[in-house]
Amino acid sequence: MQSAQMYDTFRVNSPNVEYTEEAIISKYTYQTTKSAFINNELVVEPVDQKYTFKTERKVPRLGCMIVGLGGNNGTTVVGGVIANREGLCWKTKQGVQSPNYFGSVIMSSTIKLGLDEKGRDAYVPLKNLVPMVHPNDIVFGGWDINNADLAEAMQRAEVFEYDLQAQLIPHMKQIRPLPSIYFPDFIAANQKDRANNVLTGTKKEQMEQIRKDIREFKEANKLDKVIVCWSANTERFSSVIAGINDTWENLQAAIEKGEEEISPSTLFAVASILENTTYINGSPQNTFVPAVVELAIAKNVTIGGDDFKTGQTKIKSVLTDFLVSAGIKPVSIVSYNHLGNNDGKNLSAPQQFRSKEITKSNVVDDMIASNSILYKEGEHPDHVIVIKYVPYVGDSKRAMDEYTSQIFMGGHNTIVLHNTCEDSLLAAPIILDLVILAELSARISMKPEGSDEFIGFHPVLSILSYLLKAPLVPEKAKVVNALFKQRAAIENILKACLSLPPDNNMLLEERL
Ligand code: NAI
Ligand code: DG6
Repeated sequence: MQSAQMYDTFRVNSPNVEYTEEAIISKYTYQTTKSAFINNELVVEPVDQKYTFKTERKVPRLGCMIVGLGGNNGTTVVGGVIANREGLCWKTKQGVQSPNYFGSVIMSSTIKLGLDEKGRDAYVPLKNLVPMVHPNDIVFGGWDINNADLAEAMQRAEVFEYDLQAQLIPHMKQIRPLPSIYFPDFIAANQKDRANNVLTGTKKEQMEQIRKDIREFKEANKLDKVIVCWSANTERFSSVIAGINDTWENLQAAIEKGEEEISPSTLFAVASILENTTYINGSPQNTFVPAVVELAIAKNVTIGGDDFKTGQTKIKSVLTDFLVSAGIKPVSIVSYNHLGNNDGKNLSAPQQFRSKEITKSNVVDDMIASNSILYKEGEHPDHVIVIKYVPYVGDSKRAMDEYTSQIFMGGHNTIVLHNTCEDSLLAAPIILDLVILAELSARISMKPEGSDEFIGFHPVLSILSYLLKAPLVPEKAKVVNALFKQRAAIENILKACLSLPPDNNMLLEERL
């Protein structure tokens, strides 16, 4: 018998779901487990909390402004969307290739909604669960410190096949990045030659110009919403200094004074938040200094970060989760990368490498902390990150990892992986997922039983964690790095919007 069947559309038949013209209203019982250590034992209780979920159905006309628009990721996102929208097919040595959104969890993954009448697993595309923006409809714009139009920038990136580039040129050459904020101290000195499209004036004036750019982009393209995403060079970390960027009041004054330690990315984040515009940080640096988080919370504007999670880290957060949850103890994880694109060139400078080293290093912490049979308190595997710039391999990043684990009776198990990443082709769909998911999250709100008020997600949007290496979470929340837990969070929240339970995989229908 065929074991699975995909269905494009579906209807939820439940007294707990109501489809009005404006919204999907769902009544949902959130089932969790609460525990407390009382009188020398852990007392565990199941907890049921009733919620009403509301998902607004009107999908807005969405714009995405990319900081670093002329980079490899920027041109790959824009070119990829144009190719999909225009249905451009291109010749390769293997034949004709048509565009797709592979690598986007939203566009190209499916969710099981139980068994159909023939006992087959019934799958639907994740994108069809609730109304979402289609990437083909997103209007792109943004900034770059380099003035190349996107046709020139796409050719410089050497990501797409020649025949696709040729077809994209007429579309891409119409897009030119806006001048951006460039403070040479924050990115590698080797980027200086690129900087021919830069704003001048005080920090405050430059920040105000970015605000104006967002407003004008929104107006010119008749957009309902804009999301700003940093995909520019990795900056060095900013020092968090009391009196400068620790509180919003201090940061505001520091911007007025033009304090040195305020980075371009922090100015972009502030400008976006002040324009009520979601801001996502796709690079590792600490854009979200405490003052920026405070501002986002005060204005209830969504922020998400840090650092797109593409190849090596995704595998790491799956493999380590598997090992630790199988009772195997990883004791050394060594990750080498070499790459030859402009990102690699920038990361060849020590301070910028250090930013990346930090986000790549903390990605297994929750898994290690989950198992004190394997790890004593404070014990961690040796975890080493190496990144080297090798121009010849271009965007085709090579990631090599060695995992050594302790197994039964003092034995050792060593796993070695070689991953040819195709960096920007992995990152582009993730940028789209971040934008689509952040937009959707703003249309979902919840009302706990007994309350009159619907509340949205916390402005520090942790549901984006699946897509980011060092997830930014609200102050009191815990960081989850394990990839399948992160995906389950997305899936189960979307199911809750339809009053459907999480997939518990018990399969009693088939086991009894
Ligand atoms: P890229 O170097 O090709 O593009 C970055 C662009 O940013 C360049 O065009 C540069 O001129 C521009 N730029 C630099 N400073 C700027 C500023 N202040 N304002 C506006 N534009 C500025 O790099 P790529 O490969 O596109 O990566 C972009 C970022 O995404 C990097 O920080 C990288 O570390 C991060 N990233 C990339 C991943 C990938 O798989 N491609 C995954 C995770 C993160
Ligand atoms: C060198 O590591 C280049 C980086 O920009 C990475 O390609 C990027 O951070 C992706 O890393 P990962 O670990 O998600 O594959």
